[in-house]
Formats: sequence, structure tokens, C-alpha cells
Amino acid sequence: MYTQALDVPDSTPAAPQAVPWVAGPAEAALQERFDLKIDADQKIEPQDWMPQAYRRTLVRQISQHAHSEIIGMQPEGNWISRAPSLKRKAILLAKVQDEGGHGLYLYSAAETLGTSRDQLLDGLHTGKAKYSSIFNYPTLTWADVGVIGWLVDGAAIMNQVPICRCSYGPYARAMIRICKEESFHQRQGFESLMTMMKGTEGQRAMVQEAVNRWWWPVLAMFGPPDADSPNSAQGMRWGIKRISNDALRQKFVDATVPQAAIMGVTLPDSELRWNEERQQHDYGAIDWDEFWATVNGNGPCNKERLATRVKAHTDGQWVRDAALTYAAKQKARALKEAA
Ligand code: FAQ
Repeated sequence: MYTQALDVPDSTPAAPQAVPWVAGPAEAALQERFDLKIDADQKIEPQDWMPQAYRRTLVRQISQHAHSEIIGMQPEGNWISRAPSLKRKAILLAKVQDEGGHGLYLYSAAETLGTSRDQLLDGLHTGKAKYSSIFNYPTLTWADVGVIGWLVDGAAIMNQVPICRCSYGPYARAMIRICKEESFHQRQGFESLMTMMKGTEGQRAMVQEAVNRWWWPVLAMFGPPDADSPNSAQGMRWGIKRISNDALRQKFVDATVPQAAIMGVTLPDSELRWNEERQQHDYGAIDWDEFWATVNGNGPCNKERLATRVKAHTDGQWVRDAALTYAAKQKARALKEAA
């Protein structure tokens, strides 16, 4: 369904170009070395000099991505105790655990840029940092779990495979493993929905109803249209972002239409049709007011998601305290033995 060849260059319109910048002679030399690396498509590593704006952009994007992974555990986690069979429960448990793991790799990648885990989590818990709009929608039926795998993970892979070639080494390397796991997630979602589609009339209706609710929020998940995307131009010049929001959205629509036909569901868009001239699908208008309301804290489940996350963090304080006390005791013992 999606390529496993995660690190293959695609037809990105323009190669990343360094951003011109003027400063004192010492910084100008460092900037020049950084620019040359970006132009040569080499990786920037944590110990390398980098412009502050590049560092800030990476901390913003990687931490938002990490927050999305851990908040993203909630909608599906709601169904672990209600999965319809032991097999589906085991699969779902493993998937939700994978998402937690992705959060951990990403927080670690962000920490290499000099921001502590506590600072990153503080941004999330105080509502200052964003996480993906898509996780503010509810999971009302079991079919929603399959649709998250098929469409949400499908969209996530489409967006994240190009990040495997991001110019910042730790982020790019984390993404390789994440994409491999997301690819499994997408397939299990498709397989779960296919099973339901081969079942009863009621099951087929449940799948269709879930697809109807998720389709538009999933398209919005790729971010605002290119013309309204303030971070895109800079992100692309730095080789952080490789393909634009609109181009990825289009690739996703084109990949998903044939999958929906195989599954036997209708995508809820009367304007969706193949455009022979463009060799791509045309699709209807996305409700950007709904997207921005959700991003700005007023989606269907924003308050619930954040409250659940803050409670989990507060309830886990004793575990962190115990781990730190244990580590301090181990260190003291090692010092005593060495003395
Ligand atoms: N939700 O200028 P742009 C997953 C914000 S992981 C909320 O276009 P940029 C795995 C954006 O931050 C899903 N906010 O920004 C999983 C910016 O605000 P800021 C997450 C959004 O950075 C599956 C403003 O709008 N994936 O699904 C959204 O160039 C299943 C202007 O936007 C990633 O994070 C949105 N959808 O492009 C887990 C991938 N879109 O920060 C569990 C990495 C935009 O200036 C179950 N991130 N905004 O205040 C990216 O690729 C990029 O950051 C974009 C946004 C494409 C998300």
C-alpha cells in the first residue's frame, strides 16, 4: 500500500537551499559551513553549529510531533477494554504501545537540541504547545479504531516518510523506525475494516459511518493550504520539510481512493473525481474554520484529551520520584565502592 523504501528521494520540486544570513565574521563562517551542508544535503548533528531559528523550528516541530504521538494514544486506548476479541485486543495494545514509543524517540530527538523533557511536557500541559488536530475527534464505535489505522496512520506515513530525509540527523533517524511501525498500523487498520466489510450489513454501515466522520479531519491533518502555511518556505529551504502540505494531501487522496474502492466504502465527497488532465483526483473544499477551531483548543475533545494527559502525568509523579531516588542510591553506592 505504501512504500517500504523509506529513504528514496522523490520528485520534490526544488532541492533544499540554505537561507542567506549576515552576521559578524565568526558567525558568518559558521553560517557558511551550515549553508554548505544544507546545500549538499548532508545531515546536521547535535554537536554542529546551527542558526537559532533552525534549532527553534526543530524543537517546535519535533515536540509537537511527540505530543501528537502520546495524545494519539488516547482515542484508541479508549477501546482496549472493549475490543471485540482477544486477537484484536492484543493488536490494539501493541499499536497503542508503539505510539508511546514513538513519543519517546521523538522527545529524545528534541532533547538533543538542548530543551529538556520537562520543558517540552510543560508546553503541552499548559496548552502552549500544539499537537495534531486529528486526536481531538472522538472514537464512537469499534470501526473508528480501524479507520484511525487505515486513514490517520495512512496520512501520518504519507507526511512522515519524507521526514526520514530531514536535514537534522536525530529526527531523520527516529523517523525511519517510526515509519516502519506506522506502516504496520495502517495495514492492520485496513485489514480490520475489510473483515467488518465482509461481515453483516450492520458492520458495513458502521464502517461507512466512521469513514464519513473521519475523512475530512484526516485531510485537514496535513496542515493549512500552502498559501496559508507560514512555516513551509523556511522549513523546505532548510530541508526539514521536503514536500508541501498540499502536495502531500494530494498524494494521500490519490493513494486512498483505490483502497476505498477495494474496501467497498464511499468517501464522503461529491466532488471527488479523477482529473484526466492533472492525472490526479479533484476533491471538495476542506472546512478550515473547523480545523483552526480545533487547533486553537475548541475541537470536540480538546479539553478531555489535555485533562487526561495532565492527570496521567500527575498520577505518575511517584514513579518518577522513585526512579530518581533509586538512581541517586545506585550512584552513591558506586561512589562508596570506588572510594
Ligand atoms: N494540527 O506553517 P504550517 C500521528 C499548525 S503523528 C495542529 O503548515 P508546519 C501518529 C502548525 O504547527 C501526527 N496544528 O506548519 C499516530 C503551525 O503552528 P505553529 C503528527 C497544526 O510545521 C497515528 C500552523 O498550524 N505529525 O498521526 C496542524 O510547516 C495514529 C501553521 O502550519 C507530525 O507532527 C495540525 N494537523 O507544518 C499516533 C509530523 N497542521 O507551530 C496515534 C511532523 C499545522 O507555527 C495514532 N510535523 N498545524 O504555532 C509536520 O510535518 C509539520 O509540522 C506539519 C505542519 C505538516 C504538521
